[in-house]
Amino acid sequence: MIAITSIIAASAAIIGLTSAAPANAPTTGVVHNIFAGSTTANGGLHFEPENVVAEVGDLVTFHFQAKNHTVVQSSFDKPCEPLAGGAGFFSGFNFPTQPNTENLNVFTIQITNKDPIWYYCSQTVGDHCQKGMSGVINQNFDGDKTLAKYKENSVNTKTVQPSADIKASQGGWIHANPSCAQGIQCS
Ligand SMILES: [Cu+2]
Repeated sequence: MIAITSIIAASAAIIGLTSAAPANAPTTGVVHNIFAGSTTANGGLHFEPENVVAEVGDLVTFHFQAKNHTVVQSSFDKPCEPLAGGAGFFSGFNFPTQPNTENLNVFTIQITNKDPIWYYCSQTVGDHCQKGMSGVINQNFDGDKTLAKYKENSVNTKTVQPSADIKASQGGWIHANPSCAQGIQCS
């Protein structure tokens, strides 16, 4: 299983995109794949699966489908806004993708603690976050901070981008989409 992360690190280095893989925690070898832009659910404004449980050291890889989606970390209390102080991850607008394909690249983060991680798509053409394009990793299932509530609170918000440079990713790394070598159509 260690080989998976070695391959990811190697391909990121070869492609030379963004920064190297973060090394905050030992890697478990488990990769959770989340698809941004399901072609069926919520008219495509959807992360699939949108509620993931992950352990410290796991990787979460976002695959981008049609349109031009992003993924931005936020707090529960301020939906559709990045975490305060420039913290949190942002994929950047680096994944415009043709219909019925996946993007050639993916965005991967590593889980470094068990706190809930809220995230949204910051595409403002079509108000993706306000229409419910958001998700959570490690939701506290005993509390009242649910993904349904996050989406409800998103409706009347205004989307905020994490940085003036909308292509500047942070908090994770961009690398070649391994699915493209396995028969998935990519663009
Ligand atoms: Cu989107």
